[in-house]
Amino acid sequence: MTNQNLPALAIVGHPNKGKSSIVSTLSQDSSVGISPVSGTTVINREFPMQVDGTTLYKLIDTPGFQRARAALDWMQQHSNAASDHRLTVEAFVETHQEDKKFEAECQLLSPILDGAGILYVIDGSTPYGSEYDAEMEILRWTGQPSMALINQIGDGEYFDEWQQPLGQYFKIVRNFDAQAASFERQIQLLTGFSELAENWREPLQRAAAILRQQRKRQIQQASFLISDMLVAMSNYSLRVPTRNPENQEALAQQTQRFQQSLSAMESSNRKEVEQLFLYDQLERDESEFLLSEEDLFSESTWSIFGLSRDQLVTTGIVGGAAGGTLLDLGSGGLTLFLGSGIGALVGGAGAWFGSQKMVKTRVLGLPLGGSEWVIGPVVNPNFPWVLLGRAMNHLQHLCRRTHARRDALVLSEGYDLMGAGNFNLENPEDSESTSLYDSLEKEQRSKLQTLLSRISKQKPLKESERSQLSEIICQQIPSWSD
Ligand SMILES: Nc1nc2c(ncn2[C@@H]2O[C@H](COP(=O)(O)OP(=O)(O)OP(=O)(O)O)[C@@H](O)[C@H]2O)c(=O)[nH]1
Ligand SMILES: [Mg+2]
Repeated sequence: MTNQNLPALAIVGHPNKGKSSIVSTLSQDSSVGISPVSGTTVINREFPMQVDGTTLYKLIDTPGFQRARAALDWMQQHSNAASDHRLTVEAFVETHQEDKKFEAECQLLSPILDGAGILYVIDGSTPYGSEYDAEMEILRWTGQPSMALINQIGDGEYFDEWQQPLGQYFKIVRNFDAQAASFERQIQLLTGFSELAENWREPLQRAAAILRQQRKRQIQQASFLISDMLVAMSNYSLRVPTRNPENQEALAQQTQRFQQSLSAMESSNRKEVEQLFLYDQLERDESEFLLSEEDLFSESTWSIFGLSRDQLVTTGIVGGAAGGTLLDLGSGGLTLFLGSGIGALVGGAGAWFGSQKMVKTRVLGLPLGGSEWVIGPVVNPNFPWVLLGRAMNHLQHLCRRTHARRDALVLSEGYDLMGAGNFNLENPEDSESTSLYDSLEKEQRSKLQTLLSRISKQKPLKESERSQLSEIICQQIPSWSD
């Protein structure tokens, strides 16, 4: 017997229209079977949405209708009046339990007859056809609360064409892109459904509130993980005993090891943040030139995520006097860097990168003879800015992703650091991107500057400073969820 107060939603429709994708998004579960092959889902499977061990609602993934027309014919032949429609559907399922021909129909109708609400999914990129009428009619006969969702799989646009037929069968018709639905849109779906079923109003509204809290907590925990990573990476140094401290080639090799360790720290932070958002096996594509693991130290990554020379001067990180000797890059910062092409980037950026010492490397004598290199920490004041910018870019991508996506997370795609404009990799000149620095209010900017500057000087952060840093990160997030 199902718990009548636990909302259960059966996702139904034609085969291959994104039913399982919607289940995956709404249950935040990447294990749901999704594929371009029609008929992937052959039996029902329940996916509970749980937060802190409490199930908020469950979603039932079902196979697509296979013989809706024939099923409806049977029902019409066995029905005398509208008052017996639901009983007729029940009789249909009972009669055809063992009938292979109506296996899909019996599967998908069972949870609905057990009390599940209906989310009927169609693909708005393909045209409406009368073959859908039988499906919608059967669902109406069950008398269960229902909502229609227009998914978008391909490029076609038949949304208007669908409105009329769907409107005849469903009180609520929503556009809901299974793969791209924002978090806010997902919440709206739940609250929309809460209007349809009296006994679920309270549990679904509570579910929406709990999901919002969960999201807030995920972002907050991520911000602490990021803060701690900034500190750990800025403090990191590598000690290597050496018999020949003058050997530059060997030192270069060890410096590379040092860089790799930093990259690994960043990568493991990303993994932890992904797990917070319930992505366990997320594949990441970091091969793009801007964001690859190796180029944590590249000039392009530094000029995009770090402060521009002007910003460094403004914040007092480097002296104003140095400004005169450097190529003037103007106040455009990021946009200008990219707009001017790689040649200008290297010439211009190289000048001010060069003016700053990157990594502190020392040779120490060992008590029992011999020496050791101490490589690190990174002392360039831009380093924490670069790390923070990269981490927030990653966090932004996660906030905008849904669990229905099975492709790799491409960090440079649609790069848009603080939600302040779209970054266009193909045509950087068209970008309206703003750096983290530019997107901050003056007061926050100077707070952040103070904190990052402490970090860069390897000073420990007090608990209150760690919270301040986390708060600044969190404040940048809300708009990413819309
Ligand atoms: N681009 C895009 N593709 C989508 C979207 N939703 C689903 N798809 C793709 O459409 C195909 C079918 O998606 P499924 O979620 O498996 O569809 P289904 O209705 O459960 O299919 P069956 O179980 O076979 O009935 C998959 O290749 C999905 O990746 C979407 O919102 N955008
Ligand atoms: Mg499926």
